[in-house]
Amino acid sequence: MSKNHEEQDKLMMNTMYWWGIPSFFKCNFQENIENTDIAFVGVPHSTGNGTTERDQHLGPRAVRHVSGSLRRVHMKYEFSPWEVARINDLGDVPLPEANNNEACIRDISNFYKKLSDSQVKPVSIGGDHSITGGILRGISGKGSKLTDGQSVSLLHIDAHTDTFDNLDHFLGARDSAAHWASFCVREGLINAETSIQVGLRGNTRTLDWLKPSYDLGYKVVTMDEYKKLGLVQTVEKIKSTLGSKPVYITFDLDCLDPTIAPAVSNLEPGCNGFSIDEAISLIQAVKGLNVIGGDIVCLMPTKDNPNNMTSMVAASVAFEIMSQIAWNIK
Ligand SMILES: [Mn+2]
Repeated sequence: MSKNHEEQDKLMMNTMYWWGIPSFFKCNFQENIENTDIAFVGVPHSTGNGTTERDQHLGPRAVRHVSGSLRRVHMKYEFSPWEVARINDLGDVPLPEANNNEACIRDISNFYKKLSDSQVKPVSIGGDHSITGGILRGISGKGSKLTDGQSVSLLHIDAHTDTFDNLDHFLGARDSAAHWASFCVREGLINAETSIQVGLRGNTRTLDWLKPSYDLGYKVVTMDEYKKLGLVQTVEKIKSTLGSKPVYITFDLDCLDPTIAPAVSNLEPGCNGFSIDEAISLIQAVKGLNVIGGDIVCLMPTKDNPNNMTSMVAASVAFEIMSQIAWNIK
């Protein structure tokens, strides 16, 4: 068999997710930061949200398993992110004190500080939503090379506010999945005035559930408001809110409808979540903005259906966020 044939065979096999070593999107796996524009990073952390089964640390492995077949071109933007940017799988954040949330958040911050110092833009796969607090401590605010010392404008797509300021701790976790959206504002990592929470929904325990978000200064579009505003106006509102600051995107999979994302930690079954088309369009509101990173959180692989639907949806969202960053590099 000629060398040419061997290469062709390998190219064909490489389109199968189940063939070969499962790195994110079949990217080069390297723990060295060098020669990287965009890094996929796994954050196998689950002690920031103890409210449900504690399997969110299995998220990165599950997305690595299925994402190989989603190494594709971007049809709408008509470009191949893989050809314009150096995109690598930088492995998982080491979390040797996995059962100690605060120690993990500290380790996550230290890991991401190194990426920021090298101007590497991370797309992270969690892990529960507390990882966003750790990541932003590493890459945003004073001293950040990725934001030029600025706070970020946050695009936060989620069923929940994550601004539970009134709780001292969340089942023992302080820098928790319920707190990050508050303390990141107070620590100067998120500029709430230029940040927006989209997709909040469900019957909540108290009627003043949005007050902490408004008090912090966030713009808010609940699911009910989204249904009235419509997609086009919501996208306009996202654009006008984020402005010209560095943008960070955090995507909690529970913003999606449970029928397409059943494997999430805090299901909101009482009213429709976003369809995947809607979610992708909301992310595309940042096209051309200075996106410095993003994350996908709250995947619970042990609750997924046999064809790994939620993991595949998570990979599709990761592809979309990565593409927003690559678009600016091309
Ligand atoms: Mn969340």
